[in-house]
Amino acid sequence: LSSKKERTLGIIKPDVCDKFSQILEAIYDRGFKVTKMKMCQLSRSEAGQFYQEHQAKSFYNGLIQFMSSGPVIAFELIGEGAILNWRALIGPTDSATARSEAPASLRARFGTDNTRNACHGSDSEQSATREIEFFFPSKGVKRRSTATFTDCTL
Ligand code: DGI
Repeated sequence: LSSKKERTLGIIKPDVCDKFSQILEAIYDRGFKVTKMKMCQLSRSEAGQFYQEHQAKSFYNGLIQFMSSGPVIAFELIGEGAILNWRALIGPTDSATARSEAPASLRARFGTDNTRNACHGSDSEQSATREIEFFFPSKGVKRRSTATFTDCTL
């Protein structure tokens, strides 16, 4: 896989916040650095903003409903080839596919189906930049994200 040092955005989705420690262990075992982390609950509108590219898709409403249904843990990862390597650790979108094609992946281990699939990972440098800024807006820059991030407890 890629050897370029990259940043990417990961999310532990609402279905698996209680698997936090096992997921974090897998992240550190793979040699990623966790450089930022936040737990919050997204409103429907925040989830919609995050997944804006999927607005026209048939699964959009279910996706937004799920992503705003409980706490998420968002984090910035840094590592060599972090974008592709983190997506490889997550596995295929559908958890059932992940179980047959990538049984050691996080979606295989912790996901349920196509929607409740445990984790998110940015799919390109461009989306990583946008998604990191969404959860961790840089100071001194006019906020592009209107997300307010309701604090939450497990
Ligand atoms: O990058 P991924 O999360 O693997 O997949 P994506 O960016 O294509 O889609 C974002 C999320 O939307 C995905 O994690 C789960 C949901 N999704 C994608 N494709 C489908 C889907 N949900 C359902 N129910 N059916 C789909 O075909």
